[in-house]
Amino acid sequence: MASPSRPSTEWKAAAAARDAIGQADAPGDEIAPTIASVKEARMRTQVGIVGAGPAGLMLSHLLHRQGISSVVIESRSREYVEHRLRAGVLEQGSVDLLRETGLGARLDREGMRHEGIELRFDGESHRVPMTELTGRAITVYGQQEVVKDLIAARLDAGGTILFEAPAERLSGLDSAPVIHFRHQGREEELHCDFVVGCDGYHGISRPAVPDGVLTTYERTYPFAWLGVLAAAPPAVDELIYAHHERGFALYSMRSPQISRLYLQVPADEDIADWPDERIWAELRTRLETVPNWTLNEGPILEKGITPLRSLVVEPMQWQRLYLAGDAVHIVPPTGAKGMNLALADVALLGDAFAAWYADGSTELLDGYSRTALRRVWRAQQFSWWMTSMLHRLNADDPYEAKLQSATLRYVSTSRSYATSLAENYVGLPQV
Ligand code: RFL
Ligand code: PHB
Repeated sequence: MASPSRPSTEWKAAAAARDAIGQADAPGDEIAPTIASVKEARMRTQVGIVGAGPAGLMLSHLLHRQGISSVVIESRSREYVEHRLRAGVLEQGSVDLLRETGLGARLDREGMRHEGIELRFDGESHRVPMTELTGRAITVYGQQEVVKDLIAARLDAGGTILFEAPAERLSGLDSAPVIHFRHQGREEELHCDFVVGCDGYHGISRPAVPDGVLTTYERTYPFAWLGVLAAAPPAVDELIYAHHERGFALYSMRSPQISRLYLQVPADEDIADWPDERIWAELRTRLETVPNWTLNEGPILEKGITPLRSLVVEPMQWQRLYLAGDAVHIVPPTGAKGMNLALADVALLGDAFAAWYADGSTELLDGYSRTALRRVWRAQQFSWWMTSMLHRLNADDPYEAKLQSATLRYVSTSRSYATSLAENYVGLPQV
């Protein structure tokens, strides 16, 4: 790899120039403009990051802790990214990462530690005692809370996140990368040593790689999840994954007052066909299948439909572009792995950039894709397995339905099979 510039102190002189290039809303000391005149103001940083989801924000946080400058370019507003309703389950490793990097305070106060999950099928309920089986646990803490904590930490530390700044294209990836973006009605450029694309599946980073370089492995499912957030105290302490002849249902939560519930629906379903009463009726049918158990209902605050898909794009790097999170891999949410994988990717990248900037070592950067893909494929297999076990698959194939029942019964009665589920669900420390 050609040698990008080593850590510089250039960026410390950023504040005045930042105002000159019109970023008054972006507090931070991590832009490194080289200014000949106001007109020629150029933003420069060591690592340019596209996307302020969990991946991009955590990477910026980790780099800052290593003394490496970064700028995050985000197309949406701060308000939007802080309220986008998504994942809810943090693996033990993600919780450890947040705590070790100073982001554990609110997580420890508000996050809900769960030591088991329930599998519900054939009118029975079976608990998988995850902590008893693995010594580890998960924490229920909304993705938007992780995003809020990361944004606050970056801004408090003087970091730069440019909101409402859509990246339009990347150039110079072979030697001197530039992120071209729009901000406050102007075309802007961010010059950097490396670009990390954390801009999700619909972003611009992955498509910046020429055709033929990347290989895509993909599976789509003929169903989606209809998800609701309801102002109803959760009726249970642990998540319920329910297999029912009418389709899968999931009972989750966000706080002692707020439930998060999902229903399997056909892939092309229209949310307009699901008035609140129909949603509650279907949830009752699929979840109230064991004696003396009733759902707590309440006003529905939000609802939406998410298609399910599995996707991996390899390798996760090209020239000076590194890809992380949903930009290169997507899992169906059944295994609760998406956000956790995004965090695991950037933990690797944080170490790799630290090694590079410390002494020019390329070993970790060169190994990034290979190392990250081991965890990605483990999560792919687990998410596919959970999805196949729990959803209503092909209604015309009774053989498949019998296999599902056999799998559910086995995982509910065999300690070793349950341990396999549990160790994947809480997250394997090493893969
Ligand atoms: P994100 O969060 O999508 O962030 C990408 C960011 O990039 C921005 N962006 C751009 N910015 C600038 N210029 C451009 N041209 C841009 N194009 C895009 C976007 O605005 C956005 O802010 O990706 P990241 O960081 O990789 O994080 C991935 C996770 O968000 C995702 O994997 C999880 O939400 C998946 N997921 C779950 N993951 C879990 O670990 N546990 C769960 O329990 C879980 N449940 C879920 C889920 C996802 C769901 N949905 C809605 C897809 C449940 C659901 C229903
Ligand atoms: C959630 O709480 O949003 C959630 C929990 C478990 C999953 C997916 C989503 O598998």
